[in-house]
Amino acid sequence: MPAEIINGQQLAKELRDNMREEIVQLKETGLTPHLTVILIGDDPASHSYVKGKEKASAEVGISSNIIRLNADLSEQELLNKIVELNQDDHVHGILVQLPLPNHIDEQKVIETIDPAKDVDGFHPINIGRMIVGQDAFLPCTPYGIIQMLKSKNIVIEGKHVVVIGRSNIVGKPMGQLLLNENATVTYCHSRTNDLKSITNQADILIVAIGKANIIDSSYVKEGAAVIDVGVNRNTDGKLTGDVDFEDVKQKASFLTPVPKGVGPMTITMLLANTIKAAKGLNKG
Ligand code: L34
Repeated sequence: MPAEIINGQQLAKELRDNMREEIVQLKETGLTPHLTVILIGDDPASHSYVKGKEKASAEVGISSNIIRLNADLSEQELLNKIVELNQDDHVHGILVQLPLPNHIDEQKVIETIDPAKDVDGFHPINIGRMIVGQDAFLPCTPYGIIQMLKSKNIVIEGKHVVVIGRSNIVGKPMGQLLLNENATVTYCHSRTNDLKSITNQADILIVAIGKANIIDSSYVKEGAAVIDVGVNRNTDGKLTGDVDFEDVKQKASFLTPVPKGVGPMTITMLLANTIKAAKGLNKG
């Protein structure tokens, strides 16, 4: 039987419907959650994702603004802007869209954001809290993937999860969140020996490599749940994941599509984190 497709867009819609109702109530108490996004330069993919964040915010009643900055701004100018937003009580969430121009130190930027406004969950304080199991802003993509697995009642506890990719924004926190859910976690990456023999042991396979269609059914154990985090654009602008969808569909039990899979859930968890920030739930 072909895999059941986990529709991220549909799940995102359901979660956003609930958020909209919650925000109506927050507004009655005089609180309107506000997200500020900083977008630097003119990378078309970043523009598209940020537009998605703006649209989704409006959809649930979160007020948002985008600060568009030139790619030639200095690192100090950016840090000053962030400090200003940290001090603005009207701003609950701050997000600096990545990647940044090469002359700007990404880690410095992340560490300048007030951890209580770090709706991406990238600040080391939030990462540390996540690891020790304290209340924290969780990174949106891994957080969204956990929601996708739970929405289909896919058992995580005791299962062998293999994560391919070790970025700070997806792979590393993904493994950690799954560990917090009592999975047995293996990380694989570009230096892993005999990748296939490891991925073939995975009950749940998370693919965050960044190469179009590279994971075919020969990497997948019969009946595994496969989550495709890749967003690759081919020359005519068409989006594809890291997973060979048609091939893996024949072998997996669950599979996420690209588009309309993990992407819309990333944005949805950003909305959830912004509501949490507005409610002041992560002030330590
Ligand atoms: N600071 N930078 C920061 N936070 C993030 O959480 C991100 N990310 C990643 C890139 N840089 C970031 C995103 O927002 C990737 N990402 C992201 C967000 C949304 C979508 C994809 C990646 C998304 O909505 N994808 C749609 C298709 C959108 C399109 O057509 O361009 C989908 O259905 O997959």
